[in-house]
Parts: sequence; structure tokens; C-alpha cells
Amino acid sequence: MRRRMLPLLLAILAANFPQAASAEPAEQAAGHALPADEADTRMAWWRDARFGMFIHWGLYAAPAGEWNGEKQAGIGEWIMNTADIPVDEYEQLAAQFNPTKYDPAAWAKAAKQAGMKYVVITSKHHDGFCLFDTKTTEWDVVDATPYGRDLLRPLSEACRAEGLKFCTYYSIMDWHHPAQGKSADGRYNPSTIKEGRKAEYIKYMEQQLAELLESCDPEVLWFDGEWPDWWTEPDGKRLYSYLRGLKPSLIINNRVGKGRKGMEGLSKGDQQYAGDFGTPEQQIPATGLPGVDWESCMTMNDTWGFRADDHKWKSTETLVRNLVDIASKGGNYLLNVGPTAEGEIPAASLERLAQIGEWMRVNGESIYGTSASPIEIPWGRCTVKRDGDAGSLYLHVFDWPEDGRLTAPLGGLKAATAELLANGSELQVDATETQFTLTLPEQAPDPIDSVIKLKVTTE
Ligand code: FHN
Repeated sequence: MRRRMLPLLLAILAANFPQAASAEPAEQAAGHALPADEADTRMAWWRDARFGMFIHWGLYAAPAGEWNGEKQAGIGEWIMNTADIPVDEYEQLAAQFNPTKYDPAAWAKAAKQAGMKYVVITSKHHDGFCLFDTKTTEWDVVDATPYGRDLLRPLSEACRAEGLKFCTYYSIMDWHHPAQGKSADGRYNPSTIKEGRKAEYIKYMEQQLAELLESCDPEVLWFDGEWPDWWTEPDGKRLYSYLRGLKPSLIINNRVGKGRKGMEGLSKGDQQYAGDFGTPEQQIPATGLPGVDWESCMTMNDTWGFRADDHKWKSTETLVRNLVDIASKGGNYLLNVGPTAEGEIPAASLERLAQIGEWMRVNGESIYGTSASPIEIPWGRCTVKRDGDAGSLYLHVFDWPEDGRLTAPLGGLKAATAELLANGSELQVDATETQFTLTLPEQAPDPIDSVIKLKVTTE
């Protein structure tokens, strides 16, 4: 097979070593209207983390994708996402919810061993049911279920014991709250606010969020359910300011307002929308936006919440390559698990998490703390780590060249050394003024993604 040219590697270098390349440095958008040093300081751990666990857990795990004997096709969180179930029928689920097998320490360990750096768990989904003890309602795990204990605080402690950041998801839309109701036209996830009761509900939300900050001190508040027409961008900006006032170091996603769908909600510094990062869902943007923070949230199968007949599980290869693709574009990967009503993460999820962890133990440095490279490479991806005038390019080779050689144009950069992360073995680098060629072993060390660490300098 013809030698592969690493196309336009110059653009990568321009984005990360502007003094080294003639190409115009990639546009460095300001990702945030607040003073860069404040946002940069606050976002630093989140940008380094690159990989987190999403947990969708609640009463909807009990019916597990079936209602009145009918399996719900399509996305399995139908149970939690439809307002077609009469509230008094749905409320009966609380009596069934008794997660006696819940082991927060095991959940935190599974996330840690997968190479994840943070955990985002549903504190309240659209059904309004709270997994934490709240004074604002009896519709919570302490007052309404046989389990009778707060679920989030123990997980926050277990995450911190494993060195993970603990974060919470919170739905603005709340079908159970008396101030909200179905929209007349029955739209998907319908929700309206009753005449004159919006301020009441916002106060309720603020009280609950203050309780969450107090009881389990999340580092990120991950909002959702912001799409009903009655919730506006000014509402989101006010809520963002309220929360940052309570906890200045808090990070908040762009669904606190109307900036959803990830990149389109991201401004390049004009801060059109409230929120610190974009939230593309079940998708990976075609390119990153240099200088803008974003996180792709995705399921491991096709359901957010647990479904008894869970299927369409993605392969570990797909999950690892998603992580690499996202990191190569400067984003974070929030990968979801949906625990059962008994409190167990499904075996199929645990298996994939363990396999991802094996890859991360060898190659994690090519993900953590890396930044975007501005182009896509057909046979793999590239992530970048700067170190003054030097740095490393991590070449993620998905498609190992049959001729065992990779060639790249290196305008003004010196390829110092190259090694395989899998075993530290040095690779021969033949450099000329304009390009270098890597000689690779016949066999790819990792069929999913073999990573080459290329140290480069500018002098
Ligand atoms: O309706 C929810 C869905 O259940 C899930 O929580 C996702 C995760 O981002 N958010 C909403 C759909 O966009």
C-alpha cells in the first residue's frame, strides 16, 4: 500500500507551535466571555480530564423499558421521557425502588479503573424524582421509597476517595411539580408552566440546587430538560449567575440556558449563551472549535436508563475510538451507564469499562491534558501536548500501514524521537528538512488503536 502521507500535519503544528510553521495559526477563539484567567483556572481540571462517566439512574430503572406489558422500542428511556403515563400511575414505581445492591464504592472504582476522571449522576430527571434528600418535596428517595436513604452523598464520598470529581445532572423540566404540566399539543417531552407559577418553580429549583451543593458539593452541574418554551436564555443566565455566586469554582453546562446541541450553542467569546461547555449528544462534531470547551455525551448501547432487553451494545473498539476522536478535536467524552433498580451497573457495561481501562492504562497520556489537532487523519487521529517550545504529537494509528512506514511533512519542526506507547520501543525516524518517515514494526501493538508518541522541538 502506498506510503501514507500525514496530510497537513503543518496545520496541527500551526495550531500548537505557531512559531514553527508557515501556516496561519488556527483561529484561537476565546471560549468564554469571563476573564480568560478565571475560566482557564476553573476549567483546568475539566479540560485535562477528557473522560467521564454519565449515570442515568432513577425510578425508570424499575419498569426497565416495559410498560403495561409492552416493550418500548427505540430509545429505552421512553419510560422516563414520556409524559403519557398518568402521574399517579408513575408514582407507584417509588414503592418498587429499593436498590439494596447499590455499592457506590464499586461504581467509583469501575469509573476509576476505566480511566475516567469524573462522574455525572442524575440527581433529578424529568420525572422530578430526587435521588437526594430534599426539604422541598416528599418525592424523593428518602421519603417515597423503601430504601429511605440519600443515594448521592455516598457516591460523592466514594468518588472523592478514588480521586474522581463528583458531578450532578439536573432536569429543569419536572413533570411531577404541580407548577408544570403537559403542553396542549402533546409534543415530545411536553412541558408547560402554569399561569403565574414560574417564579414558584424557579425558587423550588434554586432551593434544591442549593441543597445539592450543600449535601454532595458537585464540581459540575449538568443541566438538561431546558427545551420547553417557558424556559428562556435570560432564565438560564440568571440561574448560572446564582449558582456561580454560591460556588465560584462550579462548572455549568450550556443547557442551563438555551445553548443546547453542543457546538451551535457555543459562542466564540461573544458568550451568546450561558454555560461553560457545549453538550453535543449522541454525536461527535465533525471538527473541534479551537479554544472552545465541549463534551459529547453518549450511551454505551441505545438507552440512557436501564432496559431489561438492553441491546445494540457498542464495541469497545467503537468506544475507545470515540474517546480518541473526541480528544483529537479538543472535547470530553461523557460515557453513560444505566444501573438497575437494584443498584447494579449492567455486566455488559462493566465489561466494556474494564476493556477501555486496559487501553487507558497503556495510552492514557495521549488523552489526558491533550489539545485538539485541527484536521482529521484518515487512518487514525492525532492529539497534541505542548511543553514550551517542544511537545508531543500522539499519532493514533487505527489502520496500521501494510508497508510499515508513515511519512509526514514537518515544516520547521524537528522530529526528535518516536516511540510506541505500548512498549516504549523507539521507532526509526528519518528526517529531512521538510518531512520525516517513521519505520513501524510489522504488527500493530494494539488492534483498536496503536499510539506513537512523537517528540518534536522547534529549534
Ligand atoms: O430526555 C433526556 C434523556 O433522557 C437523557 O437524559 C439525555 C442526556 O443528555 N438528555 C435528554 C435528551 O436530550
